Amino acid sequence: GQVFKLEDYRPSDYLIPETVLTFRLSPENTIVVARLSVERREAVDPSTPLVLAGDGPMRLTRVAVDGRPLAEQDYAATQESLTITRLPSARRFTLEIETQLAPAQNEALMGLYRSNGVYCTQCEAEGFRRIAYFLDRPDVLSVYTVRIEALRSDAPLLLSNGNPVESGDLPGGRHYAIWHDPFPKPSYLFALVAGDLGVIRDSFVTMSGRTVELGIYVEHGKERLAHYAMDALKRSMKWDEEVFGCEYDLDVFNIVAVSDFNMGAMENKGLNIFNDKYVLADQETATDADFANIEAIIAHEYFHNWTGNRITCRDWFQLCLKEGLTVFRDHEFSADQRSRAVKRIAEVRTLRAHQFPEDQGPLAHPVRPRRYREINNFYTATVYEKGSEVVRMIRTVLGAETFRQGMDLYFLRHDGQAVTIEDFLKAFEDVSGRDLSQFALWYHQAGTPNLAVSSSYDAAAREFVIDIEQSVPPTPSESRKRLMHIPLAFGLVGPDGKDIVATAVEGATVEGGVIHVRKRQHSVRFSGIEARPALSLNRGFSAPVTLSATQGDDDLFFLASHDSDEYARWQAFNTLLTDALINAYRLLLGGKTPVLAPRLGRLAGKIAGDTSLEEAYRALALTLPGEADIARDIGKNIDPDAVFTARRAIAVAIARENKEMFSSLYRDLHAEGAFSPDAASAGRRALRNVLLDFLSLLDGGAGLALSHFHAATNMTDRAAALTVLAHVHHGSPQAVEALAAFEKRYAADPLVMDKWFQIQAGVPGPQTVESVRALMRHPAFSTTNPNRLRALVGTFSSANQTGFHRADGEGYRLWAETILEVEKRNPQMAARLATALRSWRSLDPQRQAKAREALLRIAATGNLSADLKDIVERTLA
Ligand code: BAL
Ligand code: ZN
Repeated sequence: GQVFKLEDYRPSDYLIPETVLTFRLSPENTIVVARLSVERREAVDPSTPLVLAGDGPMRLTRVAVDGRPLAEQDYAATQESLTITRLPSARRFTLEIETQLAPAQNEALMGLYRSNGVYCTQCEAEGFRRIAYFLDRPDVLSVYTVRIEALRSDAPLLLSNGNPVESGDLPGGRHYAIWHDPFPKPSYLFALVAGDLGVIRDSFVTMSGRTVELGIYVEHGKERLAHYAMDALKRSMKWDEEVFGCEYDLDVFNIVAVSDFNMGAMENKGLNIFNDKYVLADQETATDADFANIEAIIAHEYFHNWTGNRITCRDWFQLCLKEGLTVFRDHEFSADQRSRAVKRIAEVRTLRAHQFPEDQGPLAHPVRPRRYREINNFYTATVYEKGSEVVRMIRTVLGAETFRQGMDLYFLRHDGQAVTIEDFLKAFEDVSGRDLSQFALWYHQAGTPNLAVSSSYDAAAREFVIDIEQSVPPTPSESRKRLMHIPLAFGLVGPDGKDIVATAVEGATVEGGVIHVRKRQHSVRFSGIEARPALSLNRGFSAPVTLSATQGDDDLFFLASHDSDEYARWQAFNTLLTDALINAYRLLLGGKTPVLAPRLGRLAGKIAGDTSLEEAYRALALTLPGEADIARDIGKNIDPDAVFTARRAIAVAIARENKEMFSSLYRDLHAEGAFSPDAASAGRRALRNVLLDFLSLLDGGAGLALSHFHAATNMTDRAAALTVLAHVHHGSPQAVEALAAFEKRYAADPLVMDKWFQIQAGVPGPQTVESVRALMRHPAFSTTNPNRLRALVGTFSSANQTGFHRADGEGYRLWAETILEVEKRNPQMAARLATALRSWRSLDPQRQAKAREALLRIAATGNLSADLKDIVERTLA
């Protein structure tokens, strides 16, 4: 397949300042008329052909220039392009293109398709070309006017971007609506929705006093499930005004929830389209995690209005320009709405779980990649999550105030433009007067940097020295790495638990509690230090790095109780747990019995009961590193079964050590009035459910979990209990009873049934391959609905270490078969599933051989989509 390279970028020869689209909708034969005002750039020779992109099963029925149909010899059409060779000598002309599509047959869920009888679109990244031939690239901005016609009975609701202009009746039971979006936008932000949906409405008055009409459209009967999303939307609009000075700019803002969607949601201008999983919620059907996700994703898509839509990307290599920045903005929003420390810890856990393995495996790529074969495969944790961390580091390096000035300048300078990471960085250089060229390597260089840190204290000289050495491991096609600028926040914690403020420092620039690591080695010398401090490192997770610190357990125990930085305090305890888990794993492999240091068990109990800490924080602290986290930290020759056994043994030991304390705390946390999804109430539920995880490992655990299940008054508690029953007490009468009760109760609710499939896909052990196969034959299972597919096969392959990595390779076989089946219809989903083996080389040799076999089997299949071929070939390379 073709490789697209950043250095090959050049502006288009033609522009399309205006686009007028007419859709005559019908499921099997939709007619699209695109009337494009085309403009040839000044310097371009009039004989230069106009090449428009196309894709998918679309039929071209008419091409006309300035109202005259083109003769056959004046253009050439294939599925991928429409090339017009004979054009007027005038620089501006009108091009009219008519195409016919069958949305009901579109199972790729890109372009125009039907979800549950609703017409909807997904155009990012390159879906618009499945609707009309176009200059389908983000730097071609056009003002859109859209006329939609449909049968009123089939589609009483007709929506597109921008503001509504006109609507009315047509003969034959049909009707129409016209929408106009005054803001020039790239085609990837185009959207259309037509169908029969319910709605909830509200309004928002912006900071300059304009009233915006808000609508959230959902399936009839589900309106009451959209109120939390509406509330989150209004909070997002307010927050963006207050924190970034960003005001909404159209008269209406609409959100539509659909059930078949490849992604989480899409930020189309004025018409966000959402996977319904991220809109619909109430206490009966959604967990606290669902509520938090809805809040974050509603905010994320809304925030794109400025970071993505008003200012967009010049080309797809710049994807992080809008995604990393917008993730950073939604993280900050959630931190302000909830608990900052808890949010930060959750972000770091996510980054380590999803981005670190990507950066450390064959799919590693820079935050701004330099080449791609299929852009759909770059909607990654690196572009999104690491991209967000890079923006956070810009703020750390410049300070919050200068950062905000840089953002203001970026908005002012580039509004209405399609720009690059260089433009973004330049705004911060200009407001700060700093040179960010070394810092910019965070965008250009793949791989997770490592900092090796050691420290020493000289009591006689009253000096404390921190030795730091940076390295970046090689990644595919980048064997030599340059030295990075790493802002390392730190603290010297004195014996009284208070931070020591050092007066004199040598060996590195240290400002505002941050060591600026720029060279390979730094020896940072602090003088006037009266007593040996404990070193608190990477506070607030100031840089997305790994640390190899030679820190004694005594210091870690001390920091886990006393660090004033809540993130670092969590990290100290988490490091102790990780070390204990890896130690248990090694003991098991050596034929010995894992042991838990009693003081670590006691510390777990102390944290659980420490009422000076938020409940959500205590819950996060007590959540043991997952099997995949442990495997990642071990790094190579992984035996997932031993990881599982080691983790279970440590969990049991912690539960035994704290049995009485955990039980009484579990009982005390019970008191609950009316349900509220707020952070404090969610934190209490989280802590109680973590305690259930531990207590369920002890005698009577299945009975306890079953009563938890039956007593639950919300989905958070019910799903937590069901997970414990299914995962810890697999096959017990209690598990069987709860699974059946859950299925019976929620059979008619697809989003809740996804949880039922997901929980069973995660059951540890070799037997789960067979149960997943059986569940794939369940009448409610379907590989055509992305949520259902992700719930069962996605969970099995990316979140079930012992099931998926079954030593005989059966898990991989099931995975490969499913991918090959899915890819015929939905290549994007298939490619997503295929990333589950991205860390296959860290497995033990037997599993590696089986994994390779499965990957080769996919690779050897004929006619693979560009999406799947790209992932599999890079994974095998
Ligand atoms: N732009 C794709 C979905 C999102 O990141 O918002
Ligand atoms: Zn986004």
